[in-house]
Amino acid sequence: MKFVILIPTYNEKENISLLLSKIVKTLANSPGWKVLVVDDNSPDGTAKEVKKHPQYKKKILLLQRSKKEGLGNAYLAGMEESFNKLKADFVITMDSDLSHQPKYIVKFIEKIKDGRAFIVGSRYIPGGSIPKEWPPHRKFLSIFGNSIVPFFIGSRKLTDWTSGFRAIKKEVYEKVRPKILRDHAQNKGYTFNISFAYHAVKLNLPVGEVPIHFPDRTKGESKLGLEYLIHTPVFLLRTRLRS
Ligand SMILES: Nc1nc2c(ncn2[C@@H]2O[C@H](COP(=O)(O)OP(=O)(O)OP(=O)(O)O)[C@@H](O)[C@H]2O)c(=O)[nH]1
Ligand SMILES: [Mg+2]
Repeated sequence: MKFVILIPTYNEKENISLLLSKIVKTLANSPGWKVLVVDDNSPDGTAKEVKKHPQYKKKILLLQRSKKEGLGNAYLAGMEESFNKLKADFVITMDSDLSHQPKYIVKFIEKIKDGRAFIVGSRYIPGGSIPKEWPPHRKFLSIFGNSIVPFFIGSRKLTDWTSGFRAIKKEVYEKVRPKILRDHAQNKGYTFNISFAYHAVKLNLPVGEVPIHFPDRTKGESKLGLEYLIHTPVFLLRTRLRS
């Protein structure tokens, strides 16, 4: 089976090289993988860092986009490239700030081999955790937010709807993409993660979770903005009303 580790980046110059090296080390003895970094023309020169890696153009590929278009758009562009050009059977999406630890990649692969089609790295099942050092409002948003999502979207199949550490099989992508595009205004940025998970669980394909410890980023700045606080509640309300 072929797979692509898909990593969206925006101003992650201080994190990307270490992450790439850890992935290469973790997968040294595994066949059939590539890394695809999707960079939105980061002004800090993240793309240059990627090109410096000894595995650049061998195991590590770069999709350079001309401007910042948000996380959801970066994921869609990266998935299109991975499934249609690189012929991947599944992708594993990861943040580039080391909050998603490469050691868990093997757990995702095990679940794929076990027949799951959509797998989420969860901070809310035994063995998973959020950073102790997060300020109270961030902890509240994440814990409370994830606990109320099932009420709005009518599914308890997952415990972590916002996590971006995922394995996604091609058939899931092909079925979810048109649904996301139909409502794209509501599904961009960080809301993409919830809306993608919503459509994925509705397909009734086997889903799964892998517990993950989520260390806080130590370098670079968070891109989580106010946009999230507006679009996500709107998406959840609309979904509930429609059903
Ligand atoms: N290509 C691209 N990547 C983005 C964009 N916005 C965020 N990212 C990347 O998406 C990933 C998640 O962003 P983060 O800022 O780490 O979001 P977060 O983990 O919710 O917030 P922190 O915990 O504060 O780091 C990181 O790898 C970012 O570099 C974007 O507009 N385009
Ligand atoms: Mg982060």
